[in-house]
Amino acid sequence: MIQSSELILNPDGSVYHLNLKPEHIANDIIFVGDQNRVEKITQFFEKIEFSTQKREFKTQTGFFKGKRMTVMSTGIGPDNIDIVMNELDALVNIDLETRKPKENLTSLNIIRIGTSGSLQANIPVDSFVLSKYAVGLDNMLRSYLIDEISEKNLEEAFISQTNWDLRKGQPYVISCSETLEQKIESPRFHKGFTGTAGGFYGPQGRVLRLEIQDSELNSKMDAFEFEGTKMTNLEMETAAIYGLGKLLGHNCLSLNAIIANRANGTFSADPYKAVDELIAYTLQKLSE
Ligand code: R1P
Repeated sequence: MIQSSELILNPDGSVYHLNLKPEHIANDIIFVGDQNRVEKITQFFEKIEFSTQKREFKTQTGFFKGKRMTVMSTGIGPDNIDIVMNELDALVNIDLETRKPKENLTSLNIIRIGTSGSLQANIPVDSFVLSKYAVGLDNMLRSYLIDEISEKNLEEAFISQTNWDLRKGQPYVISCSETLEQKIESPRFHKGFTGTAGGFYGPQGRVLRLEIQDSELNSKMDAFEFEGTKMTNLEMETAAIYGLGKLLGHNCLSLNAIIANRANGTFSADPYKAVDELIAYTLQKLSE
């Protein structure tokens, strides 16, 4: 039995941070970072049956073209992903009454629709990246046993080519769900190797007033190449979603609208337009 201090439930029986009960979520779930993006998606639903919000975690469940879906904001960063993935998994794979893991496990389909900065000049603003792989630079996933799920060859190549300082922790590489990739893929997507950072400024090589540990890191990531795979973009959630998804048995895919290009210093003139297009495309594909 899992103790109350480990799996915390609210007085109404919902999970602690997400404020959700098992009946509130669909099998197909869309993650967004920004809580204001949830309704940008659910505005297209014919019916919304449930809404809640606690802190940055806003959830709505409803129907798009007859398909039941949940849209949820995760906020920013891998630490939030640890909360969201574990609590979502508890909703489907732990009996909240007996506090015991279920024998028959459920796999959720989870698709992130995010925004991100491109590292390559040939992946311009307003294009889309589907993350085939993600490298976690954040360390969160290292609290779990990940040897069975991580892509050792890419990991070692990344560490050696970027001359990564292991005092910052050891990067880990995880792949997407091939099933979801096949369902969603389109020629519009650049297939990518996404970096997931544990911060927005220093951890992504941005310098305002503080000197950073490795000022060459972004150019080394730009130049990274392993068996034809180059790094495409940097954001803050994908590797954590892929890692916890694989460990818990859920299918995960991350799609990002490129709103900044770090290689040539440009920012989208209309970042919302690219995100809206990605939302429309993903909703349609998920409903098919
Ligand atoms: C940083 O501004 C945030 O934007 C990106 C990053 O991953 C981080 O969460 O994604 P979202 O727009 O999905 O939040």
